[in-house]
Amino acid sequence: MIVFVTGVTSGFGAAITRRFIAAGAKVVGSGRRADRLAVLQAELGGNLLTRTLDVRDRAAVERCVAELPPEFAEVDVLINNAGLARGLEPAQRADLDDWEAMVDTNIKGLMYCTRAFLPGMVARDHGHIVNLGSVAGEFPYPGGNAYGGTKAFVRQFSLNLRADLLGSKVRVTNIEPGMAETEFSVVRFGGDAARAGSVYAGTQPLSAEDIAETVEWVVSRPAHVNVNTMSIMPVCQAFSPFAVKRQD
Ligand code: NDP
Ligand code: 8X3
Repeated sequence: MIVFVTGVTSGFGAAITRRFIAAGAKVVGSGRRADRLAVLQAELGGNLLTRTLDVRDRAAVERCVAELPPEFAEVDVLINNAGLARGLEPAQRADLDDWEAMVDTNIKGLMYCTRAFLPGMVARDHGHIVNLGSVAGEFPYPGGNAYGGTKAFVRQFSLNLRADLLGSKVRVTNIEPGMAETEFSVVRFGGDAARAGSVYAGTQPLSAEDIAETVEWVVSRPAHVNVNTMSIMPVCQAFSPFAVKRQD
């Protein structure tokens, strides 16, 4: 099995890479931070091929996929994991650059990778695209604004791919994690590790390994089984009633 994973330099992507390599797969692992890719390469050896790649760069994505060496070229599984949240400000105070970064990465980057691999998968009548959505794509929360919007795109795009792929054996799954402790909140809060730590204080969040195990599970279902969407939260996280503003 050959797996292409975006965003392997941290969090879910690193854990997914380790898990698939341990299971005997070959993995193409990509991300922007070359130093971290080199560390992962040294750890995991020849079944991992690393590529420095910014998924926001459409031409670079197309080049990377077109130029994969033959032994890694026929990708069975694409895991669109690269993504980020930036900021938790209410929409009227949010930074438009942050919104653009999220759209460019979580939406456009995911589309570029998907579109680059789909023709080959359809031609081989075999493949699986696993997208990392989020509970934020289904449930709104204050400050989730554009981030939740991008993950709602991932949800609906995943389902619409299924509609287009009817008749082929190519599968599509949207994984929607809740609170998971990775570098996600450090990135969201612009490197403020203390603020990021407070998100998880006093909780037992999901781990990157929990999500990697889930991804491996959906991929290893029998070929006639498609898991459309999987929503996963830690037990310490749940839902609130609607907020109501009452007169003072
Ligand atoms: P991390 O910040 O730990 O990892 C994010 C990864 O994405 C890094 O490897 C980063 O690599 C990569 N990445 C970011 N931007 C780009 C880019 N432009 N091009 C290529 N790679 C990029 O976060 P998580 O592991 O938690 O997040 C992984 C995915 O899971 C994201 O899509 C996130 O939205 C989603 N998610 C996370 C949840 C959580 O609570 N942690 C919950 C639900 C969903 P580099 O910087 O080297 O490029
Ligand atoms: C990450 C989960 O709840 O912080 O997608 O948006 S949340």
